[in-house]
Amino acid sequence: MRVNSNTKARTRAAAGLTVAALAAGATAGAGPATAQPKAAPAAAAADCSAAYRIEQKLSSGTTWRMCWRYDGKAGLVLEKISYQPKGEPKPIRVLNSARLGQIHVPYDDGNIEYDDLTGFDFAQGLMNLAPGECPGGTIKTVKVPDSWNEDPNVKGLCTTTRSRGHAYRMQGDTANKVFQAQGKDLLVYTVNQVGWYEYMTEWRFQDDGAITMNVGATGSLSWDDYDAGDGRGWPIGKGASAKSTSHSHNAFWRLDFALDGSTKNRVEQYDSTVSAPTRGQRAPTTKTTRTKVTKELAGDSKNYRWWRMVSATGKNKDGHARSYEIVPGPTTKYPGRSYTKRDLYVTQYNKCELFASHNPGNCGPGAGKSVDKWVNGQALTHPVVWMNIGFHHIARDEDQQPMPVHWQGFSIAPRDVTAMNPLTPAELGWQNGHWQPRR
Ligand SMILES: [Cu+2]
Repeated sequence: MRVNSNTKARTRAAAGLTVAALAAGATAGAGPATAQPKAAPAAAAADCSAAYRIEQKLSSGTTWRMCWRYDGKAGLVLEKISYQPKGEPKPIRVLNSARLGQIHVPYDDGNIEYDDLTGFDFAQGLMNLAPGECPGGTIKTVKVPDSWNEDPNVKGLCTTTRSRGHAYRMQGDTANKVFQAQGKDLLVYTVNQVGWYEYMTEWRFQDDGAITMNVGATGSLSWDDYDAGDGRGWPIGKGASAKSTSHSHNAFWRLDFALDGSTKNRVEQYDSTVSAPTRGQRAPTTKTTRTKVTKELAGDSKNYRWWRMVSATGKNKDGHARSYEIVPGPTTKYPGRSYTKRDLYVTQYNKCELFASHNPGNCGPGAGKSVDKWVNGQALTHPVVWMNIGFHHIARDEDQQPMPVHWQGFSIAPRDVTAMNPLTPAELGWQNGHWQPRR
């Protein structure tokens, strides 16, 4: 079994042989968290015990609350995520569950591809974090289910805060002062080793309500994947004697929304068309259309296209339905597998459908093992979002040693969750809508 989580002798192939020993669908356990002295408000008290609770009030007044657990294949799972900006009387639920859905790594020479979460022990590879890599934060102890190590407890979950620069700045014509705020984020992350790679799974909860999820790959280029022998790959080291085989990292996230506490969310797609000016028009025109997505969707990112998840029940103080917009990050879509061919999938919730490929559970006769197969025309009464963000990694000399982190991911951003900017200073609170200047 795994002798030393830091050894580089363990190859992906070797790790794969032992995966059958892992129990499927194991749920989390955890040792006591280091310190969680904050008293939780009544609204969140019942969600999970203190050891599994993450609650952070950021200095700008926004509070994020969630529960965490550790899954035997998916690794970190965040649940019951809610957002409460200042001025909101109670937490606003955003997600039931947020987690990775797969990391698929095919090599360009066609010799090998990895399903890191389901087949190559991503979750087992949870790494201990040194205090210095969770600056200003708390490192929680995670009990890895069915651990191969004598001690299943890993100091592996960091929660901390970080500044992100300007949240806004404004100095109007009549303003005799500058309104500015520095944005603050709650960060939640783990590091999981898979073969030669170490993946950082980072969740960023911003004080303006946005959530950004990223996977960062670092560690080392795979020692076992050099010299593709077919002219592909990039020379690494002196001359051209060793070529690192190029490959892709196709990361999937699975988001189970529960806006305002209800899973009956509605999905909308927006597309805009820009037309050249017709006679009599001074400038080009842009027309935006909304398409209601009522059945399961396999969608593609496109210029001028975006999606949002709309709350079935919740409205902001302006009477607008609360929603979260899906903001895809840069991606290189991998057309080599049926499940990597589309950027976004929206499936009707099924508790068995947990991984975008190589799904361990049997979800019924003919259900298939990957997310593309689950898009089969079902009505969306409880939509689950699967985002696919790919990165084609052509190694470079700078990738050694260690390999600098390369990031991939996306965001979800609030749209009409609050009636105004959740960070609006009190003095500007009256400037909502088509306001009249007060002189
Ligand atoms: Cu890579």
